[in-house]
Amino acid sequence: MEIFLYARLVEHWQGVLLTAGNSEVDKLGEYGLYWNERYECMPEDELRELQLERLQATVKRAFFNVPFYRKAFQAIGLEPGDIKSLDDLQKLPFTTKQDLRDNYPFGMFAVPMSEVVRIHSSSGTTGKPTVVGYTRHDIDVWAELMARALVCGGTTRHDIIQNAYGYGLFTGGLGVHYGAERLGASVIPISGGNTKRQIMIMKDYGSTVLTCTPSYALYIAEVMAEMGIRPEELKLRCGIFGAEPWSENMRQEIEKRLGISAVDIYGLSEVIGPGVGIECQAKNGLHVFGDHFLVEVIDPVTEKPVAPGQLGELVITSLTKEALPVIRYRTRDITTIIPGTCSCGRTYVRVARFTGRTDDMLIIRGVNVFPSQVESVLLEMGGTEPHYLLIVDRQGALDTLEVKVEVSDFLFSDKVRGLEELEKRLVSELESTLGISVKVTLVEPKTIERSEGKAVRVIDKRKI
Ligand code: DLL
Repeated sequence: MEIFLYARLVEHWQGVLLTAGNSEVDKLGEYGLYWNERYECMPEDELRELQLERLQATVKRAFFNVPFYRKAFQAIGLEPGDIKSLDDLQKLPFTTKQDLRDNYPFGMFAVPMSEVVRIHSSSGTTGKPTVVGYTRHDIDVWAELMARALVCGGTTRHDIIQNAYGYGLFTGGLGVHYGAERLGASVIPISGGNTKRQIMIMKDYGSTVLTCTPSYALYIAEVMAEMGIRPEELKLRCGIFGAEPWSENMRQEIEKRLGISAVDIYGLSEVIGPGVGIECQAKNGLHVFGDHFLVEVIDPVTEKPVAPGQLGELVITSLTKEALPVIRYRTRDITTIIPGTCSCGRTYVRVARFTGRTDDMLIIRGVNVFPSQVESVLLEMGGTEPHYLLIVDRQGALDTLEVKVEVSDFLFSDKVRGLEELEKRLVSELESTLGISVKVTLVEPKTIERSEGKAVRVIDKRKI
């Protein structure tokens, strides 16, 4: 498979080099092109200077245009002029999703509605949706960042991008779309769903890049196999997947099943949408576009920064957004800052792929459990499919965890003993990883609901 992928990559780059202008070839780094080398590889002291200038402007914009921020600053006796260095970021108050909800729908906007050209919104499954707005300039910046992200992830303007992120209020579809057009690639705005048609189009149009959630990529691979289509019959070579947590094992599984190289892309509506950060071809952490976002990783309880390498909650401050500047936004996403520099030459801070969210973290009998830990174990062990569900319940005073997972086809038709052995091995491995007792229920292939967007992995019956 690796040789086949390598051949496809060489073929692609030969096409790029043959048709690229000199300027494009000049930008060829060890791992491919940069979209905007000046900013992506900016010397660190220059970047810090730019960040400070932009932070000061953002703080002023928020203070003078958003009553919520003015009140929050005044409550702690802070004026925009007090921000004199990047370290002063610590003096600023945090912003939470609840603050956006309290100011629903447009109360956090820093510009009059006449300047807002686009409105997106979160799905609102955990309460009132949060509404986000963009000026024309914000849309322009977003397209630039998504063009950078696509290139960083391995895409060029010679690619045909099948964009299977949902189009609509969700930022995934239009975010990737504008970036792809800015890059000059050919984008297929197919959105999510209608999986057989996705595969037919992928085959007939020769799509080379797939963009969607990792769980949907996996589902596409499954339907492809059912249709008897092998990865070698497609031109697909690269996947840019995000919008939900996924493990390294899941990456390998998707890469194997689709015959592609897959990278992780991160973003959130409140901050801009996709394009806050992305992995490069080194696949060692996500580069955060530091000329547009400042990141901190804090201990969610003490609210103090943690040392690089330690897990904590990612906090983001926007540096260039006009319609909805966010100051120290508590993302609830768990990651760590990766120390050191990256071989791709980008100078941005890198964060590790996300373990989950603080509000995804299940506390079962006092032990912290993340669905991603379960995913890693299931995929590591083999014999099961990457389709699983965590069901948490309470019996009397005791919390229980059941992991429902689909058995691989070849095992399902196997003897009962084989299944019993697999179940035992899974229980033992999960218990030693999680530190709590677990019930494993093996279910028939294709019985757990598939997702065309963000997958639902947990049913917590304790809350019902
Ligand atoms: O999911 C934006 C997006 C679209 C990102 C397409 C990447 C690709 P929201 O719907 O507002 O925005 O959800 C944001 O999704 O706070 C994380 O919890 C989660 N998330 C996004 N990307 C990743 C990722 C979009 N790569 C929320 N890994 C965030 C883990 C992710 N979680």
